[in-house]
Amino acid sequence: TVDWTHYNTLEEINSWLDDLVKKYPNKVESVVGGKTYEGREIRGVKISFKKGNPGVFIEGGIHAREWIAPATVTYIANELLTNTDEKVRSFVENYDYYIFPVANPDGYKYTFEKDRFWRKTRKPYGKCFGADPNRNWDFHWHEAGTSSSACSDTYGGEKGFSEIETATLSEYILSLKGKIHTYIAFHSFSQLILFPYGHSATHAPNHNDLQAIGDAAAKRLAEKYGTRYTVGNVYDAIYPASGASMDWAYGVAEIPLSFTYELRPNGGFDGFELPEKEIIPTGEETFASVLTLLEEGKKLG
Ligand code: 0X9
Ligand code: ZN
Repeated sequence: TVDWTHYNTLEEINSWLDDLVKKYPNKVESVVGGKTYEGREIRGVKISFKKGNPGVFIEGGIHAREWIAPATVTYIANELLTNTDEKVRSFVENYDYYIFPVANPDGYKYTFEKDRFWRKTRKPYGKCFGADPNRNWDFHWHEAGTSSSACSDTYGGEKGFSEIETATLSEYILSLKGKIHTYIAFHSFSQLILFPYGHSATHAPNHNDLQAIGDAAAKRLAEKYGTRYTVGNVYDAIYPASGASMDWAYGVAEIPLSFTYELRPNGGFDGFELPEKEIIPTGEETFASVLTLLEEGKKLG
């Protein structure tokens, strides 16, 4: 099972997903988003409270070492099912959620067993391993902020969707076409809410709406514990980077509201090792922020 006083292993997260299905058989369905190089499933849950709701896609852990991402995604899934606040309930039950806490299971497992700071997939490329699964999506693939060296942490792969993880997960997302209006990818770290594009400085068609939604979500987040986030399009807010899931979701899957959270901390050399005592506060502030993001998205989207 899972708790939020420590970081959970892949096996713990997967068995917790099974527990959810058993505990909430009418609301939670086990879904498989894709496959990995080492033969694992990219496991998720669909949480649905009634028929005909618009869909929200939530992805965490595409970068293996960013442990706060799967922890926050499981926290959010748990809140969606167990939060008893009446206002929260009457809001959250109007969406379907497709939730994938660990989008890079091979890499995540590797960070627990071999190398805490592994980022990529685990497919061998000569003497090096793995492509960056957030540079491998086939939308403006390999145009910016990505490496053609297999030993680099930002190796984009041999071509768009050369990685079975991104190829299969993208197929799954396309199978939901028309059902999803909000896509949220969780990463760490830097305390940012990002939106498309990463490949170019050109503003997305609904840039102003995305900025306004992100600003509202960041404001709400800060209200909890004073944690300050910066909001912007990837290219301007951080660095050029193409081939990310969020940009593909926006540009190819035509999901109009597409965001990436870079969670706590704000900086530091050991930013991937967020102390365990910060998991719950991060979950609380991020859950509140996501609700605001959805609420604003409904007004503007
Ligand atoms: O570089 C990345 O993939 C993300 N930062 S991280 O430190 N977690 O690696 C930024 C992702 C946002 N980029 C795009 N959507 N292009
Ligand atoms: Zn990341």
